Amino acid sequence: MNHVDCAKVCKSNCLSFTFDHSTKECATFRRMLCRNDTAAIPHSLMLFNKVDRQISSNPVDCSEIDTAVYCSGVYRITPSPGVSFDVYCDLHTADGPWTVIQNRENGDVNFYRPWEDYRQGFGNVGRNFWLGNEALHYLTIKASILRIQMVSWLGDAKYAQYSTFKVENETENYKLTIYGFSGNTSDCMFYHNGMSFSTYDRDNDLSPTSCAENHLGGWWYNACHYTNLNGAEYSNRQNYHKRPVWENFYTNSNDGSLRKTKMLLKHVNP
Ligand SMILES: [Ca+2]
Repeated sequence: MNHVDCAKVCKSNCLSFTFDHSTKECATFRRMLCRNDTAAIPHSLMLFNKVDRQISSNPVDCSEIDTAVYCSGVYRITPSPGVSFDVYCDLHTADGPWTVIQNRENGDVNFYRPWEDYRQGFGNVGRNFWLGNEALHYLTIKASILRIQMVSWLGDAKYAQYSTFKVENETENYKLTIYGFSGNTSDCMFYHNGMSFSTYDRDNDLSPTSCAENHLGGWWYNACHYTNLNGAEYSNRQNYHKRPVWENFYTNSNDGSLRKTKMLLKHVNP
């Protein structure tokens, strides 16, 4: 038997299969094999998925994706009639599926960007990116929950979750409504509740200066921030306030600057 023979065994109800070169063992599965499932597999094992994230109709959001069958990845969703865009669906994090609206894992993508970029979104969906304020508006027309996952430069992981998260349209400068905090760090977003979005070329903040310019990001700045998750300075050096930061990450330290951030959204009643 070879892997082609194994593929023939994978018929109805079979979405993926593995073939082990050394043992000639063929195994079939009723679900897709996700990278997370297969981290520790031997090199001799070949993995195949019969379907590659193909879904018959556009899901409204990530919650419509069957986690028993599909893997985390980029999917095209249609949250509002006539409005479709690609999102990264996280089917792995607990209480999901979640739609990832922001992710930072290294400094590959510049986050010091103008209004138009923050409006449309930028970066590589799933890696370092901002999904875009238009997308956030359409996603949050339905009642939404926001979960923010953070890892500090010291390697500690924490999260903050909000039971209400809403972004208005561009006419209202993507004004933010956020409250209903829970989590294992303290609330920083309260300071940003009710604020308009600002970028270096669109100052809608409450400071006499430009928060976006001074803190190198695009955000719902007040005057200016308790958290700056889109801060462009991606390092553990100076300019603390220009980095992605969560002020209250550590109780007894003023250095809550972050090495990784992930903003996850899901609807209250999917
Ligand atoms: Ca200002």
